Amino acid sequence: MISDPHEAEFQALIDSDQRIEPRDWMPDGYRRSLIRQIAQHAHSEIIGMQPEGNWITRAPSLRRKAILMAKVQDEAGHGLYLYCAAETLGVDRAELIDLLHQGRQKYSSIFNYPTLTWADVGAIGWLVDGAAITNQIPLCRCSFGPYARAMVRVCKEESFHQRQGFESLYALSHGTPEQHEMAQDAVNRWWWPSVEMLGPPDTESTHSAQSMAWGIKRFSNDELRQRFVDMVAPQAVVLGLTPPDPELRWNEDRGHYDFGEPDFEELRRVVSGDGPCNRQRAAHHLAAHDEGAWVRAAAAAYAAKHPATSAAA
Ligand code: BYC
Repeated sequence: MISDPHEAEFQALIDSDQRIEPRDWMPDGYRRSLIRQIAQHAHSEIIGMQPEGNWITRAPSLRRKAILMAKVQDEAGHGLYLYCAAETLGVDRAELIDLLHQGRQKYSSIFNYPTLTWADVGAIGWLVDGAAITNQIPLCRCSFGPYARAMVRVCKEESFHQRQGFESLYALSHGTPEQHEMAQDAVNRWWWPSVEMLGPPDTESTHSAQSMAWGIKRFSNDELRQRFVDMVAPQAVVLGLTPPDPELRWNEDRGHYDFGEPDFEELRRVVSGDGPCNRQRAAHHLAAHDEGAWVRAAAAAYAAKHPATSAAA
């Protein structure tokens, strides 16, 4: 029984599947949880520019370079929408970036793996964007309006990213034997981290129950993991590439693919800072942030000189 009228109104909006807007009353825990998740999501988009950005200067053709540059720019855009969505909850982007630099906010585990060959760019598009879309489509129905609306555009762009990754890997897989081997090696290395990036198993997920009750999450981590595997397993057959999971097979009774147990111990290690590239990713972000200080100062000085224009924007 809810006695606080604010809370009753909030709960009624959630129960009738309506959106909570920034001006609405919301419980502190709801606000905190959204700030945590949206900030982590924004940081993931921005840090996620690094592994693929590593290949912009070495893309094998002008066409591939143009596609990759556009994709990495899209990720910057996603980060910016998400920081804006977080700001509607009363935090400042600069504060969130400080928390990232202090290691007090996270970003997705997946971006702590290296991109060793060109095929890794295709594997990221196919698998990482594939896992990201699986997780983000339900977020278009998240109970918090600004996050849900940001996700609609992000998902359109992510599904295009996944298609380009698939097409790039397909070309390699059906190219020379060396290109095929490079594509298979990339899938061997990116498969499990992509399955793991959907989060810890439901039994260990600390936030799922509350986030689902609040309509922030619509499906549990394990449900989304199953959806992801069901989507990519048949795509692997078309690609002519073999996921590194001997237990992956269609289960007629369940109507789903069975798959092996992901290494959640590795996920824990990477999330807690001990993945192959954690230190490199953090140092790169910090250096880029410091180097960009003059741009922020110039933008702030311009805004102060032209308050009417800034207010209209
Ligand atoms: N990595 O209780 P749980 C992209 C943390 S980028 C790191 O299940 P929740 C792209 C979790 O934060 C898109 N940490 O949490 C960009 C929590 O720790 P705290 C990335 C993880 O929130 C460039 C603890 O583990 N997508 O598409 O209910 C190129 C317990 O977990 C991870 C998003 O950010 C992980 N993988 O569920 C290409 C989606 N998993 O905060 C592509 C938005 C868990 O208590 N986020 N943790 O210290 C979400 O949907 C949810 O936050 C998660 C986790 C499903 C990730």
